[in-house]
Amino acid sequence: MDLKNNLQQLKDHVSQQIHDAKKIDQVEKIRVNLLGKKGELTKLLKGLKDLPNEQKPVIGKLANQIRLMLEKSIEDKKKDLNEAFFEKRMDSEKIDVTLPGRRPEIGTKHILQQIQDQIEDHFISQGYEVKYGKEIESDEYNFERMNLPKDHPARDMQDTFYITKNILLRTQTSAMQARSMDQHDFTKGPLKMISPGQVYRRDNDDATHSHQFHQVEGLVVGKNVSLADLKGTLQSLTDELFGKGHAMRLRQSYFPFTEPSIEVDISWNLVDENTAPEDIDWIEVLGAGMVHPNVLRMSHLDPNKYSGFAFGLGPDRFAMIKYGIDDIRNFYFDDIRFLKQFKQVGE
Ligand code: FA5
Repeated sequence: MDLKNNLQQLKDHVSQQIHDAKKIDQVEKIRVNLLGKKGELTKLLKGLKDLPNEQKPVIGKLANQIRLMLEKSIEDKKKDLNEAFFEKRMDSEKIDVTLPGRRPEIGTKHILQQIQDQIEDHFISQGYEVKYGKEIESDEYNFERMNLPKDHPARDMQDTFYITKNILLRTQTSAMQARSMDQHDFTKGPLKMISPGQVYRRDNDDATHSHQFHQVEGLVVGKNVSLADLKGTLQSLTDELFGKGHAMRLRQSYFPFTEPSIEVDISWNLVDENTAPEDIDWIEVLGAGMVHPNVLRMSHLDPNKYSGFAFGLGPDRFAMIKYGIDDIRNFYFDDIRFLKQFKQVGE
């Protein structure tokens, strides 16, 4: 009789435990405690053998019924908890399709590329071709064809990084002058080209110098090209890029590949006719001049028939003036906070 009572008590106790369980692993623990090798029911059933023979089938049947019933409750409880778990998870992972999407961060064109684009657009609208040269150049095109034979003292002005004795990182986009003259068919009309790109020099970096920077070369060769044409060309470019508030100044200069040679400065500050000359802060932005007769000759052009002007401008310095940036190194540090300021309209 004790065994029967114990079975009944175990059934009630375990049913309550199953009912109260909140997690699947709790239910699994109940199952092991009940039916495992050392489980409560297993232990009770070991007492069957000590019962009088006539009671054995009765209690045995009862024990079996209780076992089946508890096993079923355990399975049902596990199923319920499983379903509840998934329902909760589905609820938490519900996607609200009406929410606005998350936009991926899209980069912006580098400020120097934007300036280069503006310069290209300006010259394309005036009928110039755009030619992209190579950053790795030969000594011949970078120096010799620019009237700078080996051992010319002016080579010191532009020391660079050599790959071999005759192959180097170009110091100036002027290397594209001779290449363009070589390719151009002058019987079809004048050559008008610009050539933007990166150049390299063994310069010490400071606020206005970088060892790697950009240039845009310009070259016009034809009949009766004059210094006045050069001046007008530069004036219209600077007017378009800076507006009229920045003054332009031409200074006499020296380049082995132009004669005469000039350098052009632009005022950092905005000026008008009342600004005193000593209040203007100048920065040099380009070198230019009339193509040297030797350069024309090396390109098989007769200096008595052909003339030309050339210029090499620094877009980095243009950007500094246009946006009031006081240190050229900002362009090359890749600080996203700096670069982000120059998002183009529409980006
Ligand atoms: C030249 O490189 C000549 N090839 C320009 C030229 C072309 C003259 C055609 C005549 C005819 P220069 O070294 O002065 O010249 O450089 C031209 C411009 O490049 C400078 O006015 C300046 O705007 C820019 N520049 C020169 N060196 C640096 C530097 N280290 N960092 C940034 N910009 C520079």
